[in-house]
Parts: sequence; C-alpha cells; structure tokens
Amino acid sequence: MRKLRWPLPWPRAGPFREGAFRSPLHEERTASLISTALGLAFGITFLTGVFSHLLQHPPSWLPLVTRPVWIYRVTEGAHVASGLAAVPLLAAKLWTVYPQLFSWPPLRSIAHGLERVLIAVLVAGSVFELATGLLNIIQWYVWPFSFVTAHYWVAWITIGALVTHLAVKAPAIARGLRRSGSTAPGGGTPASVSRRAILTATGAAVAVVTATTVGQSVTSLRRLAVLAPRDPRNGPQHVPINRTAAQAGVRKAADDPTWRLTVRGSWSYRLTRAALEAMPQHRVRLPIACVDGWSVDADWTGVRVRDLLARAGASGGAAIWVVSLEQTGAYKVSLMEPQYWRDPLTLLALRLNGAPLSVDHGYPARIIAPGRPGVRQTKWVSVLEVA
Ligand SMILES: Nc1nc2c(c(=O)[nH]1)N[C@H]1C(S)=C(S)[C@@H](COP(=O)(O)O)O[C@H]1N2
Ligand SMILES: [Mo]
Repeated sequence: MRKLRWPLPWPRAGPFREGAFRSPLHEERTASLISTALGLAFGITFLTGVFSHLLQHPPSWLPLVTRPVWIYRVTEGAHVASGLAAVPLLAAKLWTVYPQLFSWPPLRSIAHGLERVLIAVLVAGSVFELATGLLNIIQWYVWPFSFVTAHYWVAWITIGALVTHLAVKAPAIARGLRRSGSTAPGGGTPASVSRRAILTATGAAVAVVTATTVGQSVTSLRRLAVLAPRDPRNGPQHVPINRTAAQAGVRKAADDPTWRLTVRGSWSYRLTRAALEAMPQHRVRLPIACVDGWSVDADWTGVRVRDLLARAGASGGAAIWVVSLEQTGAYKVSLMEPQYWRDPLTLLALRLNGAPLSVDHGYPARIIAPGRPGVRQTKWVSVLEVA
C-alpha cells in the first residue's frame, strides 16, 4: 500500500509555491499594528453592542440607569462608528494575512487544523457582523432571519473565536509589535516605505469612513456626514423619522378625534388630548437615539408619566405596559420598567421642538424617556397599563 504524503492530491503550485508572497506588507509587524486597531474596534463594538442588547431586552438583574440622559446616545453612536471603522481595518487585516491561507503544507497537525477552523469561524463571523450591521443601518433587510437575534449571537461566537485566536497568536503579536526593524523577511529590501503606505492607506480609509458618517450622531459634524444614512436634523420638526405613521398603518387612528389615552392601574381613567394639555406640562431636553446609530437632541413637552400613573393609583415598584395604536409588530406593546416611568424626565410627550407632535413623530402622544434606546420610545400611545 502506498503511503499518502503531501504533495497530494494537489501539487505545490500557484499561490502554494515557495516564496509566492514576498511583499513586506504581509509581515508580522504590519499585521500586528492593523490587528491591534481592529481588535480595539471589535472590542468597543462588542461591549457597546451587548449594552445595547441588554437595554432593549433588560434582564431583571440589570441596574437600569437613566443618567447621564445621553448614555445610550453615546454608546450606540460608538457602536456604529467603531463597527464602521472596523470595515476598512478588517479588509486591510485580511489582506496582510491572506497568504497564510496558502501555507505549506496546508495541514501540519491537528492543532494547526483547529487553528485554521478557528480562523475560518472568526473571519466568517466578522464579515457577517459587519455586513448585517451595515445593511441594518441603511434599513435594507435582505435576510430571512431576525437581525437582532442573529447579530447578537454571532457576536458572541465571533468574540469567542477572537479571544481564542489572540491567545494562540500572543507570541506572534508580541514579536510583531516589538520588532521595529524595517527589513523584509529574508533580509534585503527595506519594507518601511510600503509598510508606511499600507498603514497610511488604512488609517486614511478609517478617517474617511468615520468623518463621513459620525455626523449622524455627533450633530455638530452632520454637514460632513455625506455617507451617513441619516442627517440628524433632516425630518419634520428637525428630527428624523424611522417609520412614518403611514408605514405603521396608524394614520387614520392617530388623526381620529375620538382618540383617548387610557390609563389602567388600581383604577382606570381616560383622557382626551385636550385634557392632557390641561395637566401640568413639563419640558425636557432628551435625545432620540436609534439603534441604527443616528441620534439627535430635542425639546419635548408633555405630561410626566409618573403623574399619569399616580392618578391611577399605580405602585412605584410595578412595570407598565405601553400600548401603541399600531395593531401588529414589535412596537405594538412594550414594557417600561419602574426606573424609567418614575423618572421626572420621562414624559408622555405632546409637543416636539416647540410645536405639536407631527403624526410621524407619534401624534397624539408618545413616550420619551432618558437613556433609552429609540426603539423603546413608543409613538402613537393609546394605553398605559400597570403590568
Ligand atoms: N409605535 C412605534 N413607535 C416607535 C417606532 C415605530 O415604528 N412604531 N419606531 C421607534 C424607533 S426605531 C425610533 S428610533 C423612534 C424614532 O422616533 P421618531 O420617528 O420620532 O424620530 O421611535 C420609536 N418608536
Ligand atoms: Mo430606531
């Protein structure tokens, strides 16, 4: 019987041949610098992403904070900005290391095989996360699965693969960062010029991506944000709209003069919009911060949710259901924890930036609370009910 030995079944040719990749750009130091930046971007994106997920689906053990009021605005802006910055970094990283795909022999040992599987998971997970995140912020839902569930769980798989990969690669990373020499492997050609070129190009790509998008959440930079899906000042009453009343199918119900707010606690009552306007009004400055990364501060005027619930005899420890006029979908009902509704800044808002809410912003009444993801700031509210 013949022994199976490499080179089998394919010969060592093409990219597999010895010395196929001589460019100094593929050496360890270049890879290490880009990897450090990419690791940092992934770390920030992961942590802020987990925070965002927890705020959207708060487990009972989570201490819900409402101060600073812009906490979610900042973490979600950072999540999307670092995710976007990771796109050119990942591309540069893959480019510096792809020759290793053709290392010879393709399989040296079981450990080497496992390392390759790990890298495959890491690359696939990273590409999946950045691609789905990107498509989500431009609201192009091309996938058949739930974005939130998939994006969240693949993040854990990817970060697990990344941490394991870092542990395996620690010696090479340390070597790459320590080495300050400018010679290519094998001696000879100075690599500094081309290395500087790829590092500059990568840095420039990150700078351009960031500068042209970060204005969606850093309002003062909005004029630069030519590539951002949203201009944070562009919309009725200078606030963008994610879903209009027509898209949500509530146009008629929202404009219906027979609309009443129902509040159910130990006892129940109903109020017209005029009755709400006759109650003590409060004005707060709070951001709408969408999970998609755009955010903007606005002036909201309305009735404190805690005043409405006190009138229904609600106890301070209870959560409340916020029911929208929307008949179907994820926004129909949402739970509001006591930390939010007892907060003096949490309003059933009637006015936005000095004028009555436009129908697309949630007329006749909508929730605005400090430190909450935009998805939970329910528009077109019809019922507040102790859960
Ligand atoms: N009922 C309902 N409430 C909703 C939404 C919705 O589609 N339906 N969109 C949410 C999302 S994702 C965001 S970011 C904010 C946006 O509020 P705005 O359209 O007034 O800017 O409203 C939230 N409240
Ligand atoms: Mo949103």
